[in-house]
Amino acid sequence: MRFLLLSLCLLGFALNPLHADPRNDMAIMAHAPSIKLGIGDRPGVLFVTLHNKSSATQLVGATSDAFERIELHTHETSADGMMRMVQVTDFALPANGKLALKPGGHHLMLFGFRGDKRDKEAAIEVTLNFANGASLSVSAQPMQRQKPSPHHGHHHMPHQGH
Ligand SMILES: [Cu+2]
Repeated sequence: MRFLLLSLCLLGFALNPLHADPRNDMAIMAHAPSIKLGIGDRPGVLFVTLHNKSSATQLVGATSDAFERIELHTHETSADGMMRMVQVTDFALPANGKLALKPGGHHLMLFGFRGDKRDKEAAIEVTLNFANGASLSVSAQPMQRQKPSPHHGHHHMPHQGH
C-alpha cells in the first residue's frame, strides 16, 4: 500500500506540468500521508510531504471529524541534548518547495480519536489549512501503534517515536 501511494504520487508529480492551469489554485499537493493512532488514550500522529507549486505560505492548522483537536508539533534539541516535542503555530511551506512532516521532525499530533480503532479499513480524512486561505484534504488508513512489551513499556517517553 505504501509503495502504491508512492507510485501514484510520483505519477501525479510527473503528469502535473501537462495539466498546469493558471486558474488551478490547488498549488499544494500531498504525498504519502500516513496516520498512526496512539495506544489507548495517547495521541496519534500524521506524517505527509507537501509540495508547493506556488508562492510561500504556511501550514497553520488542521481539522478532522475523526479527532477532537490537532496540534502542530516539532522537535527541539534543548541545552542538555535531549529532544523534546514543542507545539508551534505554523510550519513554513517555501515557494516551489516542500514541507516534510516526518518522524523526529515536524508532525501533526492527533488528539481525541472519535472513531473505532478496530476498524482498520476506514480511511481517516484530515483537512490541512494554510495561511494563504488554501485548504487540502488528505486521507489515509490508520495504522495502530504496537503495544510496547511489558518489560520495556515504562521506559518509553510519552511521545517516543515521532
Ligand atoms: Cu507531537
